[in-house]
Amino acid sequence: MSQTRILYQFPISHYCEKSRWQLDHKGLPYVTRNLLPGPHRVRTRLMANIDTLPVLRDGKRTIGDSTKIAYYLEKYYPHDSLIPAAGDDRQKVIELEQQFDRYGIYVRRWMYGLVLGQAAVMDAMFDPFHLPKFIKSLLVPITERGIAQLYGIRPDKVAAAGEKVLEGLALIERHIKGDPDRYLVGDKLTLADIAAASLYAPLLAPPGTPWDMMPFEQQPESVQQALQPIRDSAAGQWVLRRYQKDRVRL
Ligand SMILES: N[C@@H](CCC(=O)N[C@@H](CS)C(=O)NCC(=O)O)C(=O)O
Repeated sequence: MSQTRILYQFPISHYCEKSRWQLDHKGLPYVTRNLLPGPHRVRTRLMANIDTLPVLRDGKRTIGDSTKIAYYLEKYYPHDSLIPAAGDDRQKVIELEQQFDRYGIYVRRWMYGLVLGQAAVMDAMFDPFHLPKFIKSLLVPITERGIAQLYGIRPDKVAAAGEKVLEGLALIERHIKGDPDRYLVGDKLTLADIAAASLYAPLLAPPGTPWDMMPFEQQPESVQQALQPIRDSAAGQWVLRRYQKDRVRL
């Protein structure tokens, strides 16, 4: 089965991280296939009729979109369940997963607003492909422009995204009641925690994630100043704690 379970991904996509985390949590063996940004759309269109990654191929089934993947995995592999079976907690997990999926868009825009243009970003994106230097040097400016256009990396939109990022962090803090050791819903890890922690992870660069190629200490002063309050907040500590305690890797 492991040979036929394939996660098509961009390594630095936080939505792909959400699916990797869920697969790892359930102990489901899989291999990853990195797709080149841009041409990936030919594959995702053909496989799942969407433009985005992740896409999961599981035997004969193909599922696109991290939320659909999440529900698919819960349905077909119900062990180590991440969604309570019934009641208020189930509803809360479902709602929070949707909310953090939306905050993920703002996290991406705000983070790219801070770091797009740094060589390390494109290294994290292209290093997995081991491209000849010349090809990489052609792809980098095209990809940077594509990202800026696709994700709306403009000063006004980036500033507005910053407000939304804080809103999402406040939502985490309300649910954990300021205690980084608590889970968002109930007393064990759920899909809500995985969604929130993975979609906010690029801002915290937890060790062992693709974003630790861009360590905080090596960021310019202005970026450190923007990120420091998040690192210091209960919600930021919570993200790091979830990675330390709950991010099992196969
Ligand atoms: N709602 C989607 C969002 C996924 C998403 O936005 N993926 C980005 C990478 S972070 C992507 O594939 N972008 C490429 C594109 O839009 O062409 C999900 O949960 O899977």
